[in-house]
Amino acid sequence: MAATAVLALPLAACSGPLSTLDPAGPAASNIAILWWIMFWGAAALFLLVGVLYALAFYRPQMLSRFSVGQWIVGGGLIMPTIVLTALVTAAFVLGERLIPKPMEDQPPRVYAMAHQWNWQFGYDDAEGQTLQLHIPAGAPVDVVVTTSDVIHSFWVPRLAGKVDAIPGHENVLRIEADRPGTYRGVCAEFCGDGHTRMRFAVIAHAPEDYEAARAAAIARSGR
Ligand SMILES: [Cu+2]
Repeated sequence: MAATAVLALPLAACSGPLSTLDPAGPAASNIAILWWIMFWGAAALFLLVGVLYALAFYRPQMLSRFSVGQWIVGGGLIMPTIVLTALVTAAFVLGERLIPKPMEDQPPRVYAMAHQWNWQFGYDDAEGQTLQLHIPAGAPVDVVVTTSDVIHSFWVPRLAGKVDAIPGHENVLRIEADRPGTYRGVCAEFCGDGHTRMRFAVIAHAPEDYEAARAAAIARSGR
């Protein structure tokens, strides 16, 4: 109960429009799961080392039952092998799921073009551009990210990880929003004195509203 109360305090700050720990889609959920695995893995190891450290001071006879060789083999070889194998496996399995692999129904493509200091979004199936990215909710969308000038980074923490925008190169990030809503994004690579203003939003619409909402946004940005 006390532990819950202690944990609730810092974790109360984990929600919010730019929180990786408040995922709103499958890619971000995998990242959050990986984060929690790493957090609890690190917390358990920290606790173990803390307990051993305390025992060395207050109950040294408990530790001296093991020989130096046993400590080195157990604590220096066997334990790290088990811990690192488990954590690396989790990271590989979850990281693999973030790769935009070819699908039977290839997701629609949208284009994110970074400029110093704003974003412009284009669409495979519509003329014109928008200043916020419009997507249908509940389905994957491939975002093709590039830049007209320096390196930027496209990051919508509640939907997916970061991907760099590199001149002359296209990086693809698969995003999906489980529900309609507005998801805030930022440029995550320092790109000059307008960097902190380089914000945008991904607006996910119910599939039936998507095209009309996007057409309205294109019309607005054309004015
Ligand atoms: Cu930038």
